[in-house]
Amino acid sequence: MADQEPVTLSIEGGIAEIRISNPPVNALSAAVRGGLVRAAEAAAADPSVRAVVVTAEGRTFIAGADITEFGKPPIPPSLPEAIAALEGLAKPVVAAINGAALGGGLEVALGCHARVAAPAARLGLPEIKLGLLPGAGGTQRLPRLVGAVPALRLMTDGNPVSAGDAQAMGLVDEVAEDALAAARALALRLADAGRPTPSRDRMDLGSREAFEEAAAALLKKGAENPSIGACVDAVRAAFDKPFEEGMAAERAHFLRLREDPRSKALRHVFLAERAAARIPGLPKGTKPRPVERAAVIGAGTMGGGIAMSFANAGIPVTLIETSEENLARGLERVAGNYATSVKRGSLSEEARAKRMGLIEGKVGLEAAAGADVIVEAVFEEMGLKKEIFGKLQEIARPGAVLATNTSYLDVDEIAASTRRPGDVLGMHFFSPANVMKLLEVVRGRETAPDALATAVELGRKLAKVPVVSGVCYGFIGNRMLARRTAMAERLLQEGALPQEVDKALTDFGFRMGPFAMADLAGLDIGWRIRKATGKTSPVADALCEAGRLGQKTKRGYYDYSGDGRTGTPDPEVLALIERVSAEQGLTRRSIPQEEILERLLYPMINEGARILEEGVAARAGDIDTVWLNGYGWPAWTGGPMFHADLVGLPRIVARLRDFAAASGDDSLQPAALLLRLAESGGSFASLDQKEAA
Ligand code: T1G
Repeated sequence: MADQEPVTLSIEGGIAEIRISNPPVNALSAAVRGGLVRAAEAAAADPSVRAVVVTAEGRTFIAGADITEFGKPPIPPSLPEAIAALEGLAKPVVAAINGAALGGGLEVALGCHARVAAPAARLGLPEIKLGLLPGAGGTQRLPRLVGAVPALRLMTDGNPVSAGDAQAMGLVDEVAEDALAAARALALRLADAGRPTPSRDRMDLGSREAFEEAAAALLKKGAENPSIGACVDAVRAAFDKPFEEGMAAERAHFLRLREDPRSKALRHVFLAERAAARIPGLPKGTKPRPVERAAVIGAGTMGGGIAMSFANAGIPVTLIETSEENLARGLERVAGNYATSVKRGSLSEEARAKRMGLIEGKVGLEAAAGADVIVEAVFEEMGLKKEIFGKLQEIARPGAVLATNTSYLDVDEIAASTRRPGDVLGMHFFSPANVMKLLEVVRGRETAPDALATAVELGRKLAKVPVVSGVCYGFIGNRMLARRTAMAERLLQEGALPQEVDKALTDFGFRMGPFAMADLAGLDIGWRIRKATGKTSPVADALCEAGRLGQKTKRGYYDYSGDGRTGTPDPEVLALIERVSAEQGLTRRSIPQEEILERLLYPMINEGARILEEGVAARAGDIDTVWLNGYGWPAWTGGPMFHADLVGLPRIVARLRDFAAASGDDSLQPAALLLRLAESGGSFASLDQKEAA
């Protein structure tokens, strides 16, 4: 398909049909843009053509500009030029919107003289989610068509609207089951009625006052987002400047934002999340196994959340416990979660009932017999997991995938406790499992390729972002988190305060810092793992021994005696930390915020380099995807490995050497891969490009 012409022209009944076919989503690549211009010229030149219809193959009309082309030298014609070729035709051009019309795709439709949408079509300007703004006339044509305020709202929230809503706002002229037939009929009617007014010549912008009011509110709310200001300025030009000058203003904003590191990060995130689902080294032709029914073992917080994920995706799931009492408690928790969503208005009563109807509670592992995938979500104890898998291997039907939700434990050891290791893998959900997007799919040494493909595809069906991880302690995310946790503890002992460490990360863009997060989750979770693995974390251990387990005890790193949720610095904690510093023989010093941030992030990046070296992660982009979707890394900085490239690997190597020398901790020395890239002028992005090639 790649070498086929992505734009074809067929002429019949006086209508030139321009059809785009550029799988998978009809992105506006250079070949498509060139094809559109040539088709428009041919339609103009053919006297038998009275009108033109533009449509596309597949379930998408056009998904927008080709994101993979950004950052490469531009290839003419530009998208504005291709759109102008359509709009400039003397014959009416009607868009038959057969599916999603997004970004540049909607801008192509706006360049047409009229628009007919299929009922399921979604129309939107998501450029803001990539740190951009509509860059092919959307900020000039849309306000003229639907009014400046609706246009500004559409481009600044970035979410698509339905075909019905698009018609109500005047964005489409008709909604029809057979959008192509309706578009053809409309095109001929327009030809009979003489040339229609293109969007660019319409002027129902609506009230300037209402626009300025909406703009002020948006600028206040999105002060830190440069795309908001750019959208406001470009739409304002529609009021104050002729069309061509408005187009120039839009183009200037677009070219500036395209070079902004924030936009580069957001575009990286978009592509990295999708690349992560492509499993490297999978034998050609590997097909996922069908999954019609699921089972979850353990109805605790995690098990209940995982069961909800299946139900939310419309997959019937059996939630299994060891007793009626535990089962009832688990189902009650699930019902409560759904009831909260209904109360909040984020879930309809009908959807709630449907989802609850898909969850069947049972006692006893035998109830898993009919499932195509079984997710074990019991207590993090290897003996218990082995016992369960030992039984499941007999109960589960042949071909069922046996997944463990373990966060840390050795999946190979679990697999080896069965006679069907090929069916065993990890599906590590993140709490709350029905909300968090990340799913680490842990590939065991013996995991069969089709079992792995099943778990990844299932992850996407569950609306998760799946990332394949090899087996190691903590897989990708938790292994890197352990580095940050250890350094955060060390910083307290050396002189930093909890609020200073947390502020370094919240100023960087995280919603919460490590200590506020620990207080929220409960300090006893880490304490239990440390005791089980013979590790210590002096300040954290001392807090636990003092009964300060976090919000649930009203005291942790912070004092919550106020509203129970807002933590305030506690002199008792400072005294406890100072005591630990003295016990460790450390002289406390004030530590600059920049040093705190570097010491929290660079050891994680270093661990990420080791994870790549060991092949636990296939791509640096996969590691970014883990941190963006499982740990709240701020998307506009792209993830730890993308951030590392921006900082510059030589800087990170130098600082790691400083940290290792200052602490005597050799595990802070730069990883071999990091050293090699830094010394060769390479980057993690270049590594991924080689992997993708
Ligand atoms: N460019 C290039 N590739 C794209 C793409 C795009 N715009 N959209 C999707 N893909 C690839 C994606 O990487 C994946 O590749 C495959 O298509 C399926 O995507 C000038 C500047 C359309 C709703 O932001 O929202 O126009 O992994 O897994 O879940 O003003 O894709 O298979 O190799 O997401 O069915 C604005 C982005 C661009 C829309 C389909 N447009 N795309 O969802 O499939 S900027 C967007 C989506 C722009 C103009 C500006 C979704 C989708 P692979 P997928 P899906």
